[in-house]
Amino acid sequence: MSKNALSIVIVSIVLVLIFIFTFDAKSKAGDSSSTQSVQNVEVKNGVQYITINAKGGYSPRVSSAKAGIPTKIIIKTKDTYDCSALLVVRSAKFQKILPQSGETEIDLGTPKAGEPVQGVCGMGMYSFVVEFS
Ligand SMILES: [Cu+2]
Repeated sequence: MSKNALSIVIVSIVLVLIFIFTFDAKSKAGDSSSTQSVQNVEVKNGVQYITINAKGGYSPRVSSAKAGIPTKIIIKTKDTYDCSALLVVRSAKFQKILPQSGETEIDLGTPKAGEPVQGVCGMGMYSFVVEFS
């Protein structure tokens, strides 16, 4: 009787361990895919640059960056003829028609944690957001 109960306990512990390991592996796989979306952020000479492509919308649509560092957004256009070339970033007081092809810098100053910066196209149908933490 008690031997039986003991084996049930052991089996259930093993099952829980297998479950935890599987779950852990899955969450690690999720982490690596989320770092891929962070690859558009790099720090050069103490300035953080976030690169966003504008053409038929903005990509990536969500970027994650660090707060507390001087930060600039680089908007890249390449044969951009749609309305994503008319960009408004309110918090940076930025409103411009981007060149059809080129790079445009937007100075965000030093962003604070928990204050995301949003960019919107001229007609408000395309947008991107940069989250700071
Ligand atoms: Cu638009």
